[in-house]
Amino acid sequence: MIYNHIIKSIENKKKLFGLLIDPDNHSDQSLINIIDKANSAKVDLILIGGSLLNNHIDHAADLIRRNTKIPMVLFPGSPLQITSNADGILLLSLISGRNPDLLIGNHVIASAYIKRSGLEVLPTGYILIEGGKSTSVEYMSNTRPIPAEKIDIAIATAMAGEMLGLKLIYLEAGSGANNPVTYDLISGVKKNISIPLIVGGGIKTKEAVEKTIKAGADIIVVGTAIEQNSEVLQEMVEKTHSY
Ligand code: 1GP
Repeated sequence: MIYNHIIKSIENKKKLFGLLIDPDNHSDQSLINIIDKANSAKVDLILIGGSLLNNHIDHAADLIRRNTKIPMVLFPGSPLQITSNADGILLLSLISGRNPDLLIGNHVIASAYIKRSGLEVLPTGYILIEGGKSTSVEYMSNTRPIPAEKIDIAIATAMAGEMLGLKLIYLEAGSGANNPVTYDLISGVKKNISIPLIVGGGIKTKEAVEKTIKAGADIIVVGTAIEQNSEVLQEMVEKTHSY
């Protein structure tokens, strides 16, 4: 089970690296190439998701499944991005926003489908933090991110998510963000919650991975930097595992 694996890793002080794959940015061959690299780099989790749905997510997940044993978690931009070909799903509640569809509406629509799919459900408090530019997730979710310097609001939001029973908190600067979530914000949130903390958005270098891990992230998620240059994957995963 994926959640148990995350909890055990935290107990053993092992940090995890999640590779985000947006099927819309890949052909079959480039998907196979990146999965080969993920296998040799020893990526811990593969997240699949994106804002749109130009390619078929069932097919992408099936192709990934046939080429790796790395656990595959859906990171859906919408209820249309759900497939039983993955292992689990981050069931995201966008708790930094006030869009009822992303707090409960979409979950109601998808609940029976998710149950039938057999996917492991990972209820996740998804918190958007302002990352220096307008991102797809901000536009598509029709919500405003928490300003990066409003650390107290981010902490209160994460605490509220934990109190509501969510099992993970995901601090998100947005894919391709100029600025990743700051050290102070991550460490402030980490000190005030006891559930696992995922951090992603705008992490472009192994130095940024190091800062994010040192600040208290349990799981790092990187997508854009690896799409732009897959050679950095190995060093980013090594940096993650060196803590
Ligand atoms: C986005 O947190 C992820 O949802 C990853 O962001 O694409 O900027 O690495 P990047």
